[in-house]
Amino acid sequence: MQGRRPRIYSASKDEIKAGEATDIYFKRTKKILREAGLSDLKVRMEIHAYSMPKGYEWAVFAGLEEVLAMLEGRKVNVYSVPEGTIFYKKEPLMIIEGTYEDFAELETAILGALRFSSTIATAAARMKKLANGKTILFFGLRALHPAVYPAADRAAYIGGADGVSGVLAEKYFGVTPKGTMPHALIIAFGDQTKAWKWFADLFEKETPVIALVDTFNDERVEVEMALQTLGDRLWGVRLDTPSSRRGKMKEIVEEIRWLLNLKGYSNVKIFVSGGIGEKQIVELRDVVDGFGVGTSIASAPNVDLSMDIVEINRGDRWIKISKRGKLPGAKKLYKCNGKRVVTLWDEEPDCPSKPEPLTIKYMENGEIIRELPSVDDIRNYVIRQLEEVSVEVL
Ligand code: PCP
Repeated sequence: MQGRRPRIYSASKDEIKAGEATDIYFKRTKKILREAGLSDLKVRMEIHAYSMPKGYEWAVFAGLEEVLAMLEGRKVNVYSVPEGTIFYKKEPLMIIEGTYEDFAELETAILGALRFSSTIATAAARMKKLANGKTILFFGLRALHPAVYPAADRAAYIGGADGVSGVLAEKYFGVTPKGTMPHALIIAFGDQTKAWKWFADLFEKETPVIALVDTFNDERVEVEMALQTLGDRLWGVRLDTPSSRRGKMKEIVEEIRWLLNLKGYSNVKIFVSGGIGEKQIVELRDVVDGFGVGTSIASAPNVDLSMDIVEINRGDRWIKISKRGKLPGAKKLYKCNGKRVVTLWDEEPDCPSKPEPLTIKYMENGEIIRELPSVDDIRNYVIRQLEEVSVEVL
């Protein structure tokens, strides 16, 4: 075939790091500042959320590691709250200090990475909290462009998802993916019992056998078939009941639970997936063992972080400045006697006990100066904080 070859439209890591994945007005701004003799202007830029998505009181800060990767080698200092910190409106989350010329064009990608990961991590955290200890698996990659799969799975995991489905999760951040069978496998055999048996024969040593029980027949019929086919080899069942057949999902699950118990299989777990959101989690959490959640985490309400100049350096003095609607001056976040306190950059909170600084220096002159936590450390930090917050169901 002659003509244009098809391509995959994703920015490369090199393009992102080089500041090519940006809005054109940053390039134009840099040129103007250079021409006007302002290329050595030093600034402090602050990242914060001045509003939260409707119904959200808090959000999870995620994506810091990617921002550090973008800024590494540029002559900037970076101060930030740790990745995984639960934050509230108007709290300072990150300060980038340096010559504006050195990082101006990265604003788009920095915000993009932080907003993407914080949005997914927050949705996962809310669902983890609402699930009351039941399992949340993230199955939402199919709602996203493949270029962002590792970042999406990482963010969902950090937020509290107990597992993610993406194969690249293992390679990028060392988490073994979870998942058993799509409807395609069952349709390929034209017989669910053959598909389940083949799955168990090939994979039961490496993963729990969870049979998908909604393809051709009623769930109750298919669960009985699964028990007959696999007996004690059956670890769990998944109900991905089509929305057109769903009706009273809780009653369907209760009936399946009753049947399993009656037959002596009270150990067999029940998972539900397909169209699961916060409401469904609350409705079903007492009768299921876990949820497969896709779109409602992958396309959750966006956490609107922004990045503003809050100080400029003139004649070796830092001058507090901002656009209207934003508070001038770089700020720090502390915890003081369990309460959150925001101070100006050079101030310490008036705290009866020693304040705990949440704004921490991560980068000096383009070099990372702190050990970065593992995804499990970040996830555990989120889960600890979830004990202290509440979620109003959307
Ligand atoms: C499940 C469901 C959705 C996936 C999970 C995410 O997939 O049908 O497509 O759900 P959500 O976005 O509605 O939350 P499978 O049952 O594995 O899909 P398939 O039909 O491809 O077998």
